Amino acid sequence: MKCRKCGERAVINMRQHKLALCGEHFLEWVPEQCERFIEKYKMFTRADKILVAISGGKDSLGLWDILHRLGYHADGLYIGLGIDGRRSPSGDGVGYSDESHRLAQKFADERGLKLTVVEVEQTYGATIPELAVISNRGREKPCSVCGLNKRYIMNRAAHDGDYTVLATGHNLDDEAAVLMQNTLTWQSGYLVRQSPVLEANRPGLARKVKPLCRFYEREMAAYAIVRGLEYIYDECPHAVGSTTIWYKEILSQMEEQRPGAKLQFYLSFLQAKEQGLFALKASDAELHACEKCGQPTSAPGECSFCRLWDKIREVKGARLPASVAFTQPDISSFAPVESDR
Ligand code: Q46
Ligand code: ZN
Ligand code: ZN
Repeated sequence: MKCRKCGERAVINMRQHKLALCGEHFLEWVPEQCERFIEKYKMFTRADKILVAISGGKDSLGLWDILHRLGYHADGLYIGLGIDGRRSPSGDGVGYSDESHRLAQKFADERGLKLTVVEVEQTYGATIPELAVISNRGREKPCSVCGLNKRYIMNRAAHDGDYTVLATGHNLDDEAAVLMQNTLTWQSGYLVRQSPVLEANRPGLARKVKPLCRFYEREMAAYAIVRGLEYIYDECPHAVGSTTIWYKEILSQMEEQRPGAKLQFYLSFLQAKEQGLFALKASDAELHACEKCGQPTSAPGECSFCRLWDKIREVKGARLPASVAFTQPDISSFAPVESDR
């Protein structure tokens, strides 16, 4: 297979685009495409201050690398979840959090980029797996409390650090899998919110964007490898056996038979939405400020993050701090969110 642009040996063949490229031209093509998506979906401009959620994996580091190459002002946020390695009685495990933190920090240091780190255990008093056990919300699978904490911390860090936009590394495979899951059960509330851009239409909520939403996972893996990015190869150990992975496998089988199936599924959905297939219910737009932390929440009173941690404090007592301190001083403010923001 030869590169369509120069005739050299291709490193990737993207059947859905009928396009094979050599390493050099692939490394040019990816940021060009990304820039196109950023503009098409009006994600941000060079005047924006972007916070990129970094997991240490190929997608988030790839995204940070692309934005940096394109000249955007993009800082990173790493959330230390305290997953695996040190608590295993046999001492085995991949040390997922420690290793992903190390790689995220290395990436930032080598490029002189700013990485803000929020360690959940140090900041709030328990790791994500401990939190799942104590709260009784997913003893084996801490994903639901993990997701709740990540969303909260990302939003808070974006707000407190005065970022205008929060970018995540979700790729097409992620988006198509979630879409399939929500379509099969017609989760209209989730479907209406699935988008390359989630506007900050509520006070205190950060604007969220997914610049990689049209890149296949294999394209991002190829980008990381050809570009020589060092990323954590292992998935989070709790991702094993998840329904999302199951849907990804089904979609990949479809893709195998019909190149472009995943992309078409996702793009047709976006088009249908643009044509008004799903409408936002009035109740979805209603929002209150959490009476404890000030973050936006759908019901009056305390937000689900504060309620969860209140429960943990009852169990673990004085060990837990009453307030948080981020490791970067510039986002250490814990003032309630202004309701008119
Ligand atoms: S990090 Fe957290 Fe994921 Fe691990 S515990 Fe589950 S949600 S699988 S993206
Ligand atoms: Zn070429
Ligand atoms: Zn709260």
